[in-house]
This record gives sequence, structure tokens and C-alpha cells, in this order.
Amino acid sequence: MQKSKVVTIQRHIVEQERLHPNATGDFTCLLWDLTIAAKTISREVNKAGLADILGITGENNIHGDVVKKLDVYANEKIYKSMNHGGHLCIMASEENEDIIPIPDEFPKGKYVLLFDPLDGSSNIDANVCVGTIFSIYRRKTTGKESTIEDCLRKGTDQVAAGYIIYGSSTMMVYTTGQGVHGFTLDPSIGEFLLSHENIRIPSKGKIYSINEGNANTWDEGTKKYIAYLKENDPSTERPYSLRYIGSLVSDFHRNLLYGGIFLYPVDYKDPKKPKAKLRLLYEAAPLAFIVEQAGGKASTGKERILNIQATELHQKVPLVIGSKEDVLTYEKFFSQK
Ligand code: AHM
Ligand code: MG
Repeated sequence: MQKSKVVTIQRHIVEQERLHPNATGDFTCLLWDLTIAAKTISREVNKAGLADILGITGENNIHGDVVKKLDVYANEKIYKSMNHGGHLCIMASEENEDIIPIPDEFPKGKYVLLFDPLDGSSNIDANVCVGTIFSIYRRKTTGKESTIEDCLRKGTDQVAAGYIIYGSSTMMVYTTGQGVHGFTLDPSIGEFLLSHENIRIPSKGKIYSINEGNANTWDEGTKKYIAYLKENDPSTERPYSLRYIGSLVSDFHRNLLYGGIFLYPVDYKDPKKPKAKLRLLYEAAPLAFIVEQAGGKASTGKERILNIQATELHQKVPLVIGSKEDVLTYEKFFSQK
């Protein structure tokens, strides 16, 4: 006899919305549209090695990265799935320099969608997991047209956030502020089924994830913290193991389930021009919302990620995210540098 009930993502979203007495169903439809885009992207990612879709377009995106065809595909798929439902007033994507308005012919809604269509896509030719990250806000401006102000937000204002990981199976993980829930796509029936209810990140892990090739560019606090993790002290479960895929969603997802810490600190190669890599609005803030809902923590080293007010669409921030105790220990090292 099967013990657990089968819950589709659709049913789960509806049940979550019922917890809000004034809900109109709009939000449920929005998330539902996103799952359709996710399924289509999953299908394309899975057959990437077969089709001519694999490879580069030859263009560079606004960050100077080489754009892969699947990035373009995922970006268009999300845009086209989300632009006509009447739930959104504006969108922004890692792949577009400016805000993405809803075309005039379609109804406008009260939500804002920020997304990274295919994060980690530089790995895709090697069959490494990639992911889509999304963040949803309520509209803030009241004028006829939604503006960039609706996108430049503080992470604490998010009403939902999540990611889809295209891995050995495709999973969607999301939060609406009532815990973090994971769904695995059953390709035989084309449905995301609840597989990880109320995910909690262990308060301390044994894994650290950082690009160690950049060690010479780190600040002193980060250098000392990573050296500390490598010291031998079984009573504190050190040395930690290094696991770095170089695909944020994959590194984050593993640490969310097993515990651990992911770091992408500022690069001080040119001390006059310190550089962060990851983007606040559609990478750091949504994952920070998820990790906090799972009992973890996300920080720049000195500031809670969710407290940062965005001032630019593609703003970059240092990101230290994962198990609460690990991030707290990092913050201690960082403050003593
Ligand atoms: P992308 O949005 O262009 O894919 O870049 C973000 C990716 C993250 O997935 C990953 O954590 C990071 O870049 C890896 O960077 P690096 O190769 O410098 O270690
Ligand atoms: Mg990205």
C-alpha cells in the first residue's frame, strides 16, 4: 500500500494560495504558467546533445558572456509563456539589458517577474546541471505603465522565489514564504510531483563550494576562513570537503539538501576595481529567500542579502549562502580581516 499521497505542483500551489484569504487565484496561474515554461526548457535541455541547438550563437550578452543557444531558447520560452497571461506588469531577465514590458495587446497584472533563464549554461556542453532562477514581486508603482522601479526592489519584498534544476531529473523548488517545497518532474506523465516537502537545510554542513582558482583575488577574511575549513579538527568536522560545480543552482541545491556553504566573494585582482560576479535580483535574492525559508542564511559577509535595496537591474553582489552556522562563522572571519 502506498503511504504518501501524490501531490502535483498545481494542487500544491492552489493549497498554498488558500492560506491567503484575499487571494484571487492570479498568483496560482502565474506559477502554473512558469511550470509550463520549465517543462518545455527541460525537454530542450535533455535533448541538447542531439539537436543542433547545442553550441554558441556567436553573440555576447550584456555581461560579455558568450550566449549559448539554449540561453536564448530559455529566455524566449519564459517570455512567451509569461507575457500574455494577464498576471505580470513587467519582467527582467539576465539576458536582456533593459526591463521587458508586457506587449500592449495583452492585459497587465499586478506581479513582477525577474529571472535568470539558464544559469550555469557555460557548463552545458559537458552535460553538467543548469537551472532557471525566478523571483516574483508585487507591483509597486501606480502609474499607467510599470517602470524599472517595480524591478529595483529589496529581497524582503519578494512574494515568491524558486528555481528549476535540470539534472539527472528535473526539479522545481519554490517558496511563497511558507517553507520550501521541491517537486520532481515525472516525464512519463509530464507533471511535477511533490517529492521534497518542507525542505530544511542542516544548521551546519561539511561542504564548502567556492572557485578556489580565484584564491589570490580574495580578501583576507575569506582566505582565513577557507584555510580554517581545511584545518584538521574532527570535533568540528573539519576539514570540510570541497564541492564546486560552477553552476550556482546545482551547487546551491546540493548544499540545501546536505548542508554546507557556497561563496562567491569579491574579486580584488585589481584592488581599485573590486568585482562581484553574481547578480542580486535574479540570482542572489531569490536563493536568499529560499535558504532563509529553509532555516539557512545568505549574506554578503557583512549584510543580509535580503536587506539590500537594488539600485541597478544587473547589480552584482558578493554571495555567501547556506547553512546558518557556517555563514555566521564566515561573517566572523570577514569582520576580522
Ligand atoms: P551565468 O549566469 O553567466 O551562468 O554565471 C553564473 C555562474 C553561476 O552559475 C556559478 O556559480 C558561477 O557563475 C561560476 O563562476 P566561475 O566560473 O567564475 O566559478
Ligand atoms: Mg546566471
